[in-house]
Amino acid sequence: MNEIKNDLLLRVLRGEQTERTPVWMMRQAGRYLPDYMKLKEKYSFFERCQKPELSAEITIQPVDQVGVDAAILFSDILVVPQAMGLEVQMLEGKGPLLPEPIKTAKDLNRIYVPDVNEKLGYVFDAIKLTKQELNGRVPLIGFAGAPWTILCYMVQGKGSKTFDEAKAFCYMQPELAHQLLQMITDTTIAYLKGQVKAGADVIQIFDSWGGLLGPDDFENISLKYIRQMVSALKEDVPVIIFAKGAWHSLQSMAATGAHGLGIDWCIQPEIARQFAGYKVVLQGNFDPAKLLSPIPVIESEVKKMMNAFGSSKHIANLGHGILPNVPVDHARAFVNAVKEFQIQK
Ligand code: 1CP
Repeated sequence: MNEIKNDLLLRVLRGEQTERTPVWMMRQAGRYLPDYMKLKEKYSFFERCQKPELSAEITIQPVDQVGVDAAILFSDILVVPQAMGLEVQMLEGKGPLLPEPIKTAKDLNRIYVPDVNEKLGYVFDAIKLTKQELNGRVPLIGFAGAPWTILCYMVQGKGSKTFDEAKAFCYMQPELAHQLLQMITDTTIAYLKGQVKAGADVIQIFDSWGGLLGPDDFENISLKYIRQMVSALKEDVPVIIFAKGAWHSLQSMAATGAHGLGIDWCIQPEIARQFAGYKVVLQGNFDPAKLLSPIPVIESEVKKMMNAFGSSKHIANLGHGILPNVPVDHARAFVNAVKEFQIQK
């Protein structure tokens, strides 16, 4: 493996004090970048994920154009249900559609725990190629959805504000739900181990809909399975859990042994730190919509955020994915403000 020149992210995740705070942005590859939009005209969404040359190119764009301290592989969390035998479509302007969602025990027979090398080998190829092309500039983050967030799409069949059908499935047919969650967990552990073998330097688990569950349900339906994933991975690679809205469970998430925990903008960094304890790294938590502010406002808000987190055990990031309508120079202003904050100290 080639050596990584800018290894700030890796050193922070190892618990080291660094000369400045590393910065990257969730969903930084794609959407708001004009060069990505050009590729979008030529290739379908899953073509962009499945062709290693395209995935690598899109992954590296924000490293070159915005100056982030890490790359995150261009792919999607929904390649997992696809590999388990469910059809997944990506509709322009509408998002994902799974036309035959899981509703009954019979539906569960249609899906399986796949051989990840056979079904998701293209992701591993994309990681290998991206690592080659990055040539050690910054670390590469691999990722997958948390089992609960994946179940949301497998049962609801599309995006939703409440994921009420997914919740009803868990409450009405708990045995079936746990069977499905375990199948997703087993698939995802093998998938993430494959990503690490292919060269991913860090793994992030996205539980985008964790915050839809109350604390008890979050433990039983989500964290129980995330814990299995962290246990299977944490000796091999640094792991970050991002469970949006699940601030109430920061303490139990820290107890999984994960190296980093993502937080959104609805909790003060100081309070998150008290909940999470002093060992784990916190990642976040700039409101993505604030990138639509004038640049001087972005700069002063970044300073506030950086002061609230303090100068160690922090990875600067947004509190959720970057919005498609953010101007590139605003994204760049965010990244630069984090980098410069350190110089002024
Ligand atoms: O090409 C397009 O414009 C389609 C938009 C798009 C993109 C750029 C989708 C469809 N997925 C992606 C890439 C993607 N998705 C990445 C890699 C790029 C990067 O992060 O830099 C990652 C990490 C994801 C992860 C993802 N997909 C999540 C978790 C993170 C989050 O934002 O909460 C989720 C929930 C998805 C599902 C999904 N895929 C695409 C959309 C529009 C959605 C969200 C649907 C919804 O709102 O329910």
